[in-house]
Amino acid sequence: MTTRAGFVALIGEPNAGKSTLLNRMVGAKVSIVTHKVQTTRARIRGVALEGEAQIVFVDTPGLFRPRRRLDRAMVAAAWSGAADADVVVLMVEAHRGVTEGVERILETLPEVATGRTVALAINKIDRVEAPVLLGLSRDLNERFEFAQTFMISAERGHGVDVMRRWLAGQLPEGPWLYPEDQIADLPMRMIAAEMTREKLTLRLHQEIPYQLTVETEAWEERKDGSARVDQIVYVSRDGHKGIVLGNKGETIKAVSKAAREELEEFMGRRIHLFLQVKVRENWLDEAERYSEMGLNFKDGN
Ligand SMILES: Nc1nc2c(ncn2[C@@H]2O[C@H](COP(=O)(O)OP(=O)(O)O)[C@@H](O)[C@H]2O)c(=O)[nH]1
Ligand SMILES: [Mg+2]
Repeated sequence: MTTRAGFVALIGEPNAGKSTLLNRMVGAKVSIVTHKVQTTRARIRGVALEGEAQIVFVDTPGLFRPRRRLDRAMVAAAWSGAADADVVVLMVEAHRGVTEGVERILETLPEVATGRTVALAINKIDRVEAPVLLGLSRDLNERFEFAQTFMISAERGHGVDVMRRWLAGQLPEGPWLYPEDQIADLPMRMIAAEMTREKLTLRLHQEIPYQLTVETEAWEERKDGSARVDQIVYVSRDGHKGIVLGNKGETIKAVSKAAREELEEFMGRRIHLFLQVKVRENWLDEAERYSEMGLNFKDGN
């Protein structure tokens, strides 16, 4: 039997549902999801099997007009994720339609489209009526020659199986790229840091989630099968530290508990998670922070 394998990059505006779709395709939560924009910072690979095909989904940061160094590095990572893939899937939110952001992506899309298949996924179909969907599909297909259009709900799973089967058929023949049981290509320490960042993002308001980063400092295996995980939350301002800690430390405690529970479920064993909050005013301009996130510091220049 011939096997197939290749990369499918998911691109789109922030909040389009890229990470939700990747998790749905993989069948496990590999990439963090929140209702806030710019949650995903790096390229995250999740592996799905479909018949004899191994599909490596590449979740990318959203495409938006970058302002900060971190933003620029994120957008660069997203476009290079698309340029490295066999298939690119542009995700558009059904209820928002062709926004300015989508128009801007469509302008750049031809540059990465050469030599690869580009498909359209209209996501969040649970939020609109059918006629709206058909109009949007027609509009988008007039603007770009998509190889295929899917109408899906990444969250509810509608249309996702059909899409996965089609994607599998688009991949080149060749040996699988990862062992059969691997679902993510991201070090465990990074997955763990992302889980904590997700919990922080869900609990903190305004600009604070965008001004912090989480790193796993130490990971110690214990004889009883559990692990001790030490993480640092870097914030950029003194005032943010107090907010992250919360009154009597209640915010950081709640974050730590939620992150630990998720990590334990993911790993299937006991985890002792220790969080420390540090103020580091210039972390957004430190190359090391970027490499920890899997981003290229120079892309931010
Ligand atoms: N109603 C609805 N919401 C969705 C769907 N897919 C994703 N979402 C929500 O959209 C938000 C952004 O999702 P996320 O996957 O983080 O988007 P990303 O920024 O493109 O990675 C989250 O609150 C998701 O729960 C969907 O099919 N329907
Ligand atoms: Mg995301």
